[in-house]
Amino acid sequence: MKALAVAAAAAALAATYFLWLVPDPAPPPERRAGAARLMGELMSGKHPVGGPFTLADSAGRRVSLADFRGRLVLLYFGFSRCPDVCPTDLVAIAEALRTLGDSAAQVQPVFVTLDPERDTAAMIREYAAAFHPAFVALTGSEAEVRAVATSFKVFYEKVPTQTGGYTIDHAAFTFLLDRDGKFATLAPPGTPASRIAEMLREQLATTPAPAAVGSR
Ligand SMILES: [Cu+2]
Repeated sequence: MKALAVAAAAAALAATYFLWLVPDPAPPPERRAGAARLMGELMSGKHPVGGPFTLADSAGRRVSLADFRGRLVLLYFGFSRCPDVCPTDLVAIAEALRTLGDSAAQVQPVFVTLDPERDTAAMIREYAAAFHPAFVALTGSEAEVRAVATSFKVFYEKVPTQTGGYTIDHAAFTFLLDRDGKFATLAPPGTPASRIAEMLREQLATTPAPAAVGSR
């Protein structure tokens, strides 16, 4: 019964992954292959998800995942020009944090841009803070961002638009990391705030706050 539920959840997750990855009717086969490989690695449970990273915040300071030790981390990869998926999920994350009350101080929301070319550090700080003031917004070189996203099995790619610019197709997961920065679980795109809050409460209950954490 449990295996069945897990399989169903995996199938639903896979469906949302591809749904979001394929907004255009005929993506090239190699794109599908890259997305499929990362998705497979994410769902198999046999590959490590995430890991330590260091990127830059809006002030140009280097920020490491380890800096958030002791707090849970809600990690989201996106870009500020994203028309709807990022805003929807970021609203849900922010709302989930608000419903947590005081416990929200034990959760660090982190936004990493997948579009370092256009998203300046100042822009993403403002963008993320508009959803919730606690957000830390991070960027880096194209290579740095790619390395972090790939470690979380996040597929993304620039796709040219008809107006000569580009948009970014990306997997849109909300990753929940435990107090040691290790991957705990994830929420697929479109997960409602109530479900994210539930995820957070469960994780907070599993690992009580160390004495030093709780105020900031
Ligand atoms: Cu997006």
